[in-house]
Formats: sequence, C-alpha cells, structure tokens
Amino acid sequence: MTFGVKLVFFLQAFCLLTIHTHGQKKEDATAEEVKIEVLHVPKECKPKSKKGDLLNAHYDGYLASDGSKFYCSRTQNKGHPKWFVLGVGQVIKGLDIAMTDMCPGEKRKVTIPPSLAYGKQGYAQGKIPPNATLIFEIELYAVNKGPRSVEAFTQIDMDSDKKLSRDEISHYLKEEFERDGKKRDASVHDSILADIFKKNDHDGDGFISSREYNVYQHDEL
Ligand SMILES: [Ca+2]
Ligand SMILES: [Ca+2]
Repeated sequence: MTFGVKLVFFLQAFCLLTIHTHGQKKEDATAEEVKIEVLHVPKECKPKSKKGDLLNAHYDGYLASDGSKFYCSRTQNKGHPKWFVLGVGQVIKGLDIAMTDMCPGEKRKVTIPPSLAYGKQGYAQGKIPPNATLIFEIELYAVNKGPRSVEAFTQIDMDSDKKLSRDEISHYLKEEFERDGKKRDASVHDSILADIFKKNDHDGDGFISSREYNVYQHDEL
C-alpha cells in the first residue's frame, strides 16, 4: 500500500469519527444474524481481522431472492480490491460482522439479513430492493493496522503524554506529505489541520485525547 492511500485513510478516519458518533441511527434490536460459511482457510491463518483494521478484499454481492449479481468489486476501480476500515460503518453492518476474525487468503460466503444490510428501504442506486437478504462471496487479501490503531496514536504522540497537540499532528502530516512526494501548498496543510481539530477536539482544549481519537473500543491506551 502506498503512503498516499494510507494518508487518505488516516484523514478519512478523522472524518469518520463525526459521522460515527453523530450520523448513525440506532439499528432496531434484532435477532437476525449473519450466516458465515468458510470456503477456504490458508494453512497459516493470521493475522485475524478485528475492528479498526484496514482490510483489502474483493467481494461479489448477490440477491438471495433470485441469485442475481448486484455488485462486483472486480469490475470497479480498475479491478483493484477494495480498501476499507473494518467495524466502523464504511461497509454495511453485515459485512463488518462477516469479515471479522478473518485472515488474509481466507474466502467466505456470507448471508446477510436485510436488517444488517439495506433494510426496509433497500438501496435503489445499488439495485437493492426493500427487505433484501444479500449474499456475498468474499476473498480477503490483506489485514493491516488501521489508521486509528494504538500504533498510529503512539507514533504521532511524540512526547507520550497520551494526547495529540497541534504541533504533533502538524509534524505527522508534514512527514506523511513528504513521504508521498506530492507538492502541496502550505495552506492545504493548515486547512487539514484545522479540520482535524474541528472534527475531533470535542472538548475544545486544543488537544486530541486518546478518547477523542480512539474510535475503536479494543484499542486501550
Ligand atoms: Ca502529545
Ligand atoms: Ca480535546
């Protein structure tokens, strides 16, 4: 993975926090579950994916009702497998569940009830009718540390005081920008920095605390 991609995910994760905490409606309590059928497990099956990891996968989606294919990651984005962060709502809830505890090289066929997919509304743009049960065939390629991992936090937190100052994040951004080699105006750096603080420094104390940063419950700092 290039640093450019990493950077995008890093920034995206900062934005996600807002969506995650303010934009998400509570799902109805439901007894419906995702059915997981493991089709292939490689000999060495690790690391296992967990919430917050950055995954790279191909998946095909079918309607359970008639078996028609409504989605194929292989025909999108020039056939590159999709990158996404697991467990934070970047994919439908059922896929977040279905792709947990899965290792690179593993293949799964999963059946997702409507309540964990597009629900009563369906998703017209994606050709998904209301109340549709979905089937996905998934091939996982990579499980990487996600942008909100403990590792990422400690890397940015240079003085190890468990909070990220403006200088620390500024320094981190500069390094990432230098690494990906693209020329950027200084104003881009400043506006990204301002945006990160606007979206993440909820108590306005000028620092992003581990709690403010930490969208993933399993990451204990
Ligand atoms: Ca610090
Ligand atoms: Ca703060």
